[in-house]
Amino acid sequence: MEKNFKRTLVTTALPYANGPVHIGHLAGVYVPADIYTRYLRLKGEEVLMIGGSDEHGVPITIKARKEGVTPQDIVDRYHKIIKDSFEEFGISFDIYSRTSSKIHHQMASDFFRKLYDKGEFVEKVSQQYYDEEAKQFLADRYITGTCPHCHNERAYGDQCEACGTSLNATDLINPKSAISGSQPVLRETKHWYLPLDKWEPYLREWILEGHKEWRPNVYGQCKSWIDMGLQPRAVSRDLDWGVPVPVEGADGKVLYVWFDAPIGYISNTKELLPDTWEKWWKDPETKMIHFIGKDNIVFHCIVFPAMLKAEGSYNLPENVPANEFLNLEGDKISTSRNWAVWLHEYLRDFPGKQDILRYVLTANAPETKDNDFTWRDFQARNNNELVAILGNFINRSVVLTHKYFEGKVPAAGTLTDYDRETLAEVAKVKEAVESLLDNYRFRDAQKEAMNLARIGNKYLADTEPWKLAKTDMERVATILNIALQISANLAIVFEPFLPFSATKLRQILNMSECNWEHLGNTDILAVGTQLAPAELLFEKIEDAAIEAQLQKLEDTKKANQLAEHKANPIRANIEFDDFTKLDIRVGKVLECTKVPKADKLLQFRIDDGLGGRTIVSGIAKHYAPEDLVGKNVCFIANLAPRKLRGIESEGMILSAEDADGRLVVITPADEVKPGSEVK
Ligand code: B3M
Ligand code: ZN
Repeated sequence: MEKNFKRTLVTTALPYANGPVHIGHLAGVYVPADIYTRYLRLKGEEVLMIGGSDEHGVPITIKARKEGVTPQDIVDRYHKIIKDSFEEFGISFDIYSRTSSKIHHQMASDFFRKLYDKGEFVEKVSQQYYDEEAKQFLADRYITGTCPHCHNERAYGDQCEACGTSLNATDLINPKSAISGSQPVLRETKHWYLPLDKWEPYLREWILEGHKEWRPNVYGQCKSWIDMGLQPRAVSRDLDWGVPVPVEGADGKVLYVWFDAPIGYISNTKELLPDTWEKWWKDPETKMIHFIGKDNIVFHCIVFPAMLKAEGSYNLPENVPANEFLNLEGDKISTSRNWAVWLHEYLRDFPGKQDILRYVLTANAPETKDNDFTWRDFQARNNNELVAILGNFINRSVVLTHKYFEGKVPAAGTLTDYDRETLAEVAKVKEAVESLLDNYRFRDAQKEAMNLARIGNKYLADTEPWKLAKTDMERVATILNIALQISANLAIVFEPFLPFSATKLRQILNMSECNWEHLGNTDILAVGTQLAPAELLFEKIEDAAIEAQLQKLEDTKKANQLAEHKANPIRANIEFDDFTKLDIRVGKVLECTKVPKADKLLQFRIDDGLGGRTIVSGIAKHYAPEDLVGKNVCFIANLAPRKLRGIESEGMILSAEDADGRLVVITPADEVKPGSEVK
């Protein structure tokens, strides 16, 4: 049963202010939230759309440290970039604020304190790594070391990116502090935990019984979390960036970023509406909808609701239409690998074309599964849909009206059966789009809106008014009246999806009002209304523009491959004669020992087929000496001898270096005589 609500509070995930935003953000959260909010506003409903930057958390402090600036500098920089991007894409927040604000710190602090005073936390002492040089506890991300699973030496305390295993910092072999490089020690520290186990029966009932209508991906994730059994979650951290824990003796501790961030939705509402914010959060007649990406589901469906429940006076969300992920040209979007289409770069390359991106991202919205953004599809959807259907229809209607009726909306005469059928189809669009939007199915809703343009396009193609101009002006008037009424319908129905183009269209049609309830009507434009000159709403995107984008991605890919494999670019060509100067031979290792006091060096005695020689090689970290005895190796036989640690080395043993810096000696694939030449 649909509950009856008076107003809607739309929240949008707060992006971390440690980088700009890209198409994945838009597609996953902000475009659907904006469509939904604009739709409700058009219907005249009471609605608020809340956004802001998430300015706490360890990654921001790491970035600041790397750049030698303060965390505040970092978030100031990116908050502005992010806010500007959203504005430019028409994401119509009622407020876009930030969690480093005073009002948020106060709100989050009070919220914690209330739970603390109510006895809603459990306190626990645990062992955590501490950097004695930097004199601070280390967040998991601040610790690197060797992965116990794949022996990658650059694993993080929370995850090994080489093998993908999630880790605890204490799992790492040879842990090192990312701050000072020193070896951290385990120390006791006290934290506050929210006992999710206490709320498990409530959450089970509320979600699994009460919200079966949630998207299957959201419901499924919640179910699997709940079925696994919920554990207490630490809501504080040892860190000096964030909201200080408002408890005596909690110096050096801040609220965990995932504790304070969702409270940001509340603070931002309060910042916007200092006197009336509470009705948006506490009146049961307010419907709260969280727009988020799938990696945030547990926090919005389990943790934040448990926090709100523990506090006691807040509403819980009515729905959480989380999206899956958007990929780019078949690969996961990644900030660190620069595999993304950044909004500020898109705007530079395609100025004024915000709506095209909005359209394509909605057409491919990852609502039920991960989806792919490709530049070819972007071009095709623009050229074949926005230009060829929507733009073409509007343009024809307006141009013909100027041509035959001096740009004034003509009066319709008698309608034919075909006119009536067409108008009946037009009338159906409203309900179809509404029921899809009410169910957060933005992609299909936009398809329905586009269908209206298809109806119009087909109507003009079938009735061919340009052929009737000589013989039957009354018929032409009727046809164009209908075409213009359909155009006016398009200006309304596309407002949530393509706000820039819809505005332009309303200007062309001289529509002063945009009211959702008029959708389906055939008298939106009064007879005699003067149209503005025709103007193209969309233009074709040429191959060259697309190829430039693909080339840019190709360059990124190459740069990443080089970086990932640490491969040096291929060196300048040499002549064959240069190559033949190298005398490379195969030798058998007779003896191999460690060079005293040199942790990298091994000393070899090699049977080179000519009486033997000594070579010193820097591979001690990669081999135990005894493992090499008896092996055939390749070496440069005519390298001028040089002394290493007092030992004369007569040549160089060849090895290959892999991506992790591991050295592997080169051996011939089959047994050959010592002294054999390598050519
Ligand atoms: N900043 C995580 C994210 O961007 C986080 C969302 C907070 S919403 C309260 O994925
Ligand atoms: Zn690993």
